[in-house]
Amino acid sequence: YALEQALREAVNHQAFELFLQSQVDAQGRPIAAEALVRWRHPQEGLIPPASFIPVAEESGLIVPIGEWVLAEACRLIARLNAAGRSLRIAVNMSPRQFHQPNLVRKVQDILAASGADPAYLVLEITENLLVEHTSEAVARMTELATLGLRFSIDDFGTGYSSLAYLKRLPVSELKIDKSFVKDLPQDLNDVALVETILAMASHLGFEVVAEGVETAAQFEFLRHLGCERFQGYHFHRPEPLTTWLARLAP
Ligand code: G
Ligand code: G
Ligand code: MN
Ligand code: NA
Repeated sequence: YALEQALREAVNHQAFELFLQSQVDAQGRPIAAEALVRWRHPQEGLIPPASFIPVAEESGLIVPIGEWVLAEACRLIARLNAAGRSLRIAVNMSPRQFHQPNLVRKVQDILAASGADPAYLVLEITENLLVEHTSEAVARMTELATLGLRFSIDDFGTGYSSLAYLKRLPVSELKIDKSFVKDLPQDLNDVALVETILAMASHLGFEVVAEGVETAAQFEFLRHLGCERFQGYHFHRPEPLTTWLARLAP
């Protein structure tokens, strides 16, 4: 409860910071970045999301936090567009935020206020969000996709959706969960799984991002299997916005 109270204060003062983790292509060039929020705590310093997202989700505070992140991400997209850079920015959308009745209007307003081209905005959702409230979720996704943004399935492989099912939805991209990347190329089950995901995704027209790529061996192996997008400590860690922007500058 103390944590929730402190988090409420943080929401009132917008005491959050946007970190970005680049995604790269097979040549290691940046093609996108995932926005990852941090809480700027007066005593504890920067608190990673794993420590407060669960409380935020439970209390509903994830809704204003998520809107803040989305607005920051859209401002960043507008700034990149103005500088002639074409990088997509991915934002994590929690189930609670996704099920807000006024979500579509909110996203529309945030996009309009920022002047961002929606084509560069990626919303990361998890598979289970779709399994729970199916028809409502599908209608919502379709409406959002009509705005021109893209959907990515986060932590893919850990939930219960099939690729055949996802193909009926406006989903552009799958992010292979880092638990399947961790033990590549030694673990033969993970090899088979990742190989199958990449082959099926390619046939069905999904883009694929491999998450949690930490070693050159993992990168080489994934690239050999035809993976074209990568995210992980081997390339870039999540960085504060200013650091990320400075590194990006040509
Ligand atoms: O950065 P870190 O590894 O601590 O992130 C842990 C979790 O927090 C991840 O599952 C990530 O998706 C989630 N997360 C990070 N930023 C956001 C955000 O802005 N909104 C939501 N809903 N989740 C986030
Ligand atoms: O659930 P989601 O995929 O949104 O979470 C992304 C989280 O993964 C972020 O908190 C980020 O810090 C973390 N992450 C990013 N790259 C790596 C990596 O190479 N290894 C590990 N273990 N975690 C990573
Ligand atoms: Mn994510
Ligand atoms: Na993930």
